[in-house]
Amino acid sequence: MCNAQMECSILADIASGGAASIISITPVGGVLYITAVNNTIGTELFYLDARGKVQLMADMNPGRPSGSGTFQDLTFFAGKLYFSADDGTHGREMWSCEQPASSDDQHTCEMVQDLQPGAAHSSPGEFTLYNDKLYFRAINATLGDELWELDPRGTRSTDLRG
Ligand SMILES: [Ca+2]
Repeated sequence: MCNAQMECSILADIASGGAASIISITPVGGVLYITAVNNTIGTELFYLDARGKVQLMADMNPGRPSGSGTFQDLTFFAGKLYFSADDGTHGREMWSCEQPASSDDQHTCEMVQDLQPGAAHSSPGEFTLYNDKLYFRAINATLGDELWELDPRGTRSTDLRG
């Protein structure tokens, strides 16, 4: 952080003494999220808490060798953080996490739906808020690359072809 004289100091050593590797810094829903490589747990999602400390948001893919790669399309919707990530089991799918209110929060994260069942990726993307719904594209072996919607009243997404 920097003082009024524009003297800056390091805020957090996320890589724990190793080579720093910050992949992205993204403000979403009033919280600053950081995707970074940590020597112990791999590439995971962190956030800056109200006290200015960097905290782990989600260890999506436990263990250093199997880091999640990247968290993409971070989007705040209906009180939750949505993004796509690969947990090493289900491929790249859409996930949601409770938005942290304090550093002591337990962040419940869950996969919205395994749109491309199993280890294959549905690669959801283009997360777009419109009329109180979250629209996105995703690939399914049966349906192909389609437009989907997520309604805040439920966690099921719907193929818009009807
Ligand atoms: Ca999958």
